Amino acid sequence: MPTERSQTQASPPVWLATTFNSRSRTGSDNALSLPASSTADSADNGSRTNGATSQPSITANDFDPINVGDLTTADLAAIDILYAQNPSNGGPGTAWAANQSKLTDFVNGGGVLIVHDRFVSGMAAYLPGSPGTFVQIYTSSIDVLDDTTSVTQGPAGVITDASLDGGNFSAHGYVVAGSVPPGSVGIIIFGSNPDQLVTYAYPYGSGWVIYSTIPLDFYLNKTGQPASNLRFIYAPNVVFFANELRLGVAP
Ligand SMILES: [Ca+2]
Repeated sequence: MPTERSQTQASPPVWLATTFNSRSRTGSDNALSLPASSTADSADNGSRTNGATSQPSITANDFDPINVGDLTTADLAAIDILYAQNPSNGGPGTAWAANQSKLTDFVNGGGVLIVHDRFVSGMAAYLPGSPGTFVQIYTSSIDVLDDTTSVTQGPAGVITDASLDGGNFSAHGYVVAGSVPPGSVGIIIFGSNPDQLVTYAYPYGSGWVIYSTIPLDFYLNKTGQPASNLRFIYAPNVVFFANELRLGVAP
């Protein structure tokens, strides 16, 4: 079975948006129509689904997934949460860079941007504001730092110190805790080190960014440890937590 680092394709970011109370606008069918450039789903690679494997994280919360394509023509004013995967170890891709100001405006205006990222090193420059110091290093061992949020105690279940271990890899690095913006919430950590954040949320303008070094895209169509816990518990919980941030009921 290939590891996620063995994959060398230059995948574009996988964008997926969610909105609320929009069923009348989008119809009763929650299916997300894939772009014409979409490649077939691959059992070996969650990143080639252009969002198909990300949808259950959204629909598990009874939110509506909306395909925002490469963001260029997407109306981000119509959505509340942008759920993005960066499936490339080498960088976030041209679509991300081309829409960076749009992303920043979205968060500044109250949106919540969720980013699960394989790249890590250099990624801080592509995120709104000054998210901190990012370090790329690989591990199969991550722990819970703050067990009070819906990420680890959420509607989809509980994440423990053991739940996300054993990945190849479980995280691609960390963010230096002492470097993050005031008001940030550290949730998952590298190894057992509270100074090294794997999943955290930081405020920017009227919105929030949830950033993680977990290569989530790789696991969203797999089972076993830690894929099942990432896919069926962690990921839906993160989307739920994003909505709590948006509504101001968390942290
Ligand atoms: Ca652990």
